[in-house]
Amino acid sequence: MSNYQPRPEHRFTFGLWTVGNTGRDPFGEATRAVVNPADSVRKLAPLGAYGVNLHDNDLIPFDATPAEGEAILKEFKQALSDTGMKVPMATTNLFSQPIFKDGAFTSSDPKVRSFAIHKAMHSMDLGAELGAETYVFWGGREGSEVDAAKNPLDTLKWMREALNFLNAYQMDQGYNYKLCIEPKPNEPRGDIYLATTGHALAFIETLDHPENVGVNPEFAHDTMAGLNFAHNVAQAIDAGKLFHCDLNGQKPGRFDQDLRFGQEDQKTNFFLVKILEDNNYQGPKHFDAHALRTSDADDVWEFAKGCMRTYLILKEKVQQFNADAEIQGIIQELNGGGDSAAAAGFSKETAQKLKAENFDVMALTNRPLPYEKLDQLTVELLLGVR
Ligand code: GCO
Ligand code: MN
Ligand code: MN
Repeated sequence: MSNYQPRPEHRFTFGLWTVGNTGRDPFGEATRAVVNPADSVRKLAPLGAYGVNLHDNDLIPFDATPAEGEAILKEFKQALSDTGMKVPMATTNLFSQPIFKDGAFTSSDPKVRSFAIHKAMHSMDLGAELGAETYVFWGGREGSEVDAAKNPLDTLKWMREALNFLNAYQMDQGYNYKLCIEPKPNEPRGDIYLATTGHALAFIETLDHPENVGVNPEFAHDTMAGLNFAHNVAQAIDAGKLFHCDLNGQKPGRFDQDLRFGQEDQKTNFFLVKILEDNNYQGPKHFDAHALRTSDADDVWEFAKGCMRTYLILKEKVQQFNADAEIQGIIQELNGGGDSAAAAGFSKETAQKLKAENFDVMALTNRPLPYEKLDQLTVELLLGVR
């Protein structure tokens, strides 16, 4: 009956930095060997992934010579062509090098800001060469600990000028990228600017070409902020701005855990998959997560399989939920009441009529809302007894 085998048409992707994560954390050294990017491509392809995403320096180290860079690129392209794997998204590492210790696009040093834009242009060239269609901006270092140091209004202005410049650059080059802002509330900075999906959506409207810029929301990031990720994804869909999506696992109130997709809080993940599937989200489903520090090299591929398999299991649960007569009956009963007086829009007549209307407040108040029953049915469906 069910088939949880990932296939390229599911558009599952992994960052080179995810399956290539060595287990290093702020308290300890690597527990796994470095993985060659071409090897990651060759490992992920038979598992059914669609592609890999990369930062410039995931593929070509910051200090590589041009000749070294070319050799790496050649080997990587060979792996892509041998396997049919794609690179749908690219991004710039604007956080690892010490020069970005106080931000890249929002550094108070104009030369550092210029260097960040220089690096991003080169990285955009690399992504375009590999066929990437989406270009992500995650401002990991774009934040502060000392609010006396910078005016946050300046940082918004600097961020805007960088994104406007880079968008104009990529259009001029004919790359046709869709740009995405990836928000995060904190880590590695005490506070990161543009902290949540909602902040990013509002900021995008202030850009020169907002039509070309959307969001790459991440489950862990909005969960770290204590927010309901599915609600934020809904707002991005509503705005026509869900260009990409980072999926992983996270417990609220923790550091950025980047756990396997579905590792925690399956009900929340179910409603996330539901909103993506019900709205026919066609962008990449990118697992921005990594195996636990305790995993060895083999267990990393179990992690990768698990992310995709859990998504497909939850997708099947969504189909089951949508076809469940009892559940759908309750939802229909709750939501089948039609439109409010505001739905047809304002006119003087409707306003007057509405002001004059008598409402049976008691009857409206006492309308049954069997949410306990509905939620229990949802839980039973998810636990597999329905
Ligand atoms: C994080 C971020 C990154 C970005 C990546 C691509 O918390 O470290 O999620 O993994 O997604 O830099 O933009
Ligand atoms: Mn993250
Ligand atoms: Mn991410």
